Amino acid sequence: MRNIGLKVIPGDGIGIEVIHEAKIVLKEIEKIHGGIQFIFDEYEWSCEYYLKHGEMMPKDGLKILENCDSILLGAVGFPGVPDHISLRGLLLPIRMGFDQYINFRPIKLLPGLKSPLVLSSPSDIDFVCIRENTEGEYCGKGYYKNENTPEEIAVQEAWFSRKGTERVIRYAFEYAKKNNLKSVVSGTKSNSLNYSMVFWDKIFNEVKEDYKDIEARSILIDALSGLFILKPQMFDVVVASNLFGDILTDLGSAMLGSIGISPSGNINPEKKYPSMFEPVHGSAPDIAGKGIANPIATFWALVLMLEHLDLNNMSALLMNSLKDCIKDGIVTPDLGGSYNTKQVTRELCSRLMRQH
Ligand code: GGG
Repeated sequence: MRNIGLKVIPGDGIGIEVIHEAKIVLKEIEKIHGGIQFIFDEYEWSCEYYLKHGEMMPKDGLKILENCDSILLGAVGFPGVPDHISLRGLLLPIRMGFDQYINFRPIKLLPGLKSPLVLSSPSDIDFVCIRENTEGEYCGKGYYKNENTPEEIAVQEAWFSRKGTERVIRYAFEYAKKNNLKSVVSGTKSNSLNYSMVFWDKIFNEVKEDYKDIEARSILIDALSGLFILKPQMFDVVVASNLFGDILTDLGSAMLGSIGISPSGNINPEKKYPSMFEPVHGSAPDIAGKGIANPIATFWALVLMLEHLDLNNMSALLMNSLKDCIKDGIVTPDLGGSYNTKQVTRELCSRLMRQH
């Protein structure tokens, strides 16, 4: 029997609801496989925890998390705690502390999903975003000057290292090569960001020389956002900085009909540290507790996690069952469906058993 240690952080709002369902699905996978056992260690680190303890997670939080096979996260953020406190107190220290420098986010229109875009074929939307995940605009450095005076200034720094930039761009090209994909598009803004994005472009141009068979293009992030809407079929792999990648992938999930669809793998490719899997979406306080959160993004994140754990058959089985549910209209109200979160899980589990 292979024991798989999962550290689970449901977090806030609908994060708690979708992670509860994710554990039910993993228990079903366990039964189907027969040779694995998921051992869950769950932590209540969240905004509620912050209000009680003055911190989002204990000081030795990373130490507590470090010995596991993967981390499963729901969502972070809730009214009552400023968003920069919750994000910087939990999600970002894990991504940075465990050098999860690849944020892998597939954007794929599965049969049954209705894109708000006019498309000639569902396959028009089928690409991956590879977002830099440990530095750049998220480096957290900056300062205030002349506070509370008319000359008040906020300075937010963006640190781009050669190592950090090169490794994510190279990963994007390697991904394209491994999957026989035609092109890699880099999101830039070097017309106005005259240090960071000029540097990003320089590294992109260096790395692309090693991949002559792959089309490589730099596109300004504003134009690139427009092209997501107007010509999504042109993309195979998109590589972007931390902030640009974050914005692009919310847009990407919305192109699939809901922010509740896309998964996110925070990957340490060398497997020196655990990787973390989460839905792209946040805690959605407006629908928290109503039982109608869309669990698709979290289930899709499990698909990525199972693959990362070298459980490829289980990953494929879960993806196929998820596709079946969507095709059959077993979806939550955000996608026009009449199923609640638990009903989607129940239907998914019965399809898992049937497909097996
Ligand atoms: N599912 C994790 C979560 O809460 N995401 C919301 C969010 O604000 N994410 C910011 C980011 O990915 O940088």
